Amino acid sequence: MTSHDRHDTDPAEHHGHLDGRGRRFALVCSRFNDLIVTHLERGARDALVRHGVSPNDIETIWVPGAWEIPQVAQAVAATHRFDAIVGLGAVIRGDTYHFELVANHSAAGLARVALDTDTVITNGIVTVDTLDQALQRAGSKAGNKGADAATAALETLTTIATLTNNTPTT
Ligand code: INI
Repeated sequence: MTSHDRHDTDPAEHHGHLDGRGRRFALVCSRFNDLIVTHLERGARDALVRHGVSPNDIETIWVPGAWEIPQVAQAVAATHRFDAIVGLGAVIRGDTYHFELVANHSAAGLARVALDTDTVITNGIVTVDTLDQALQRAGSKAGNKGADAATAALETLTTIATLTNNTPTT
């Protein structure tokens, strides 16, 4: 049997759903490259509201750059006021080695904070070579990575809820 043969009610299979009613989200956003990040933030908000999250249950926290996102995400997680956190930023290569440092630190940091604090945290930090590529991922040709990360957070937290509550997956 492949996963496609199973039905939603199959007790051997769990998956999340995209019902965001009653869920609370924090968006931790970098001001660096805010030309891009404001579009990611808007995309994330729109996606969450489309899936039933109340606009009053979405808070945006601005930080200086992508480097600072994991540390502030950790502080946000410690408040226990949110079901999930979405990190949003844009790291654009340019000519400096700093790019690698910031890109690696922010991605690895978010992953570590998620596991250390047992909080759903998704990575909406666009990491690209050029401003044009970043724009493509901020609501044009390549979609909106902020919306993708927000939807992934909702799916992940509802997946975990089905495991903890032992509720049906439908
Ligand atoms: N921050 C970003 O969010 N994106 C970048 O592309 C970037 N680059 O390339 O330098 C960047 N740097 C700033 C960094 O995130 C910190 O704010 C700064 O180093 C202070 O800690």
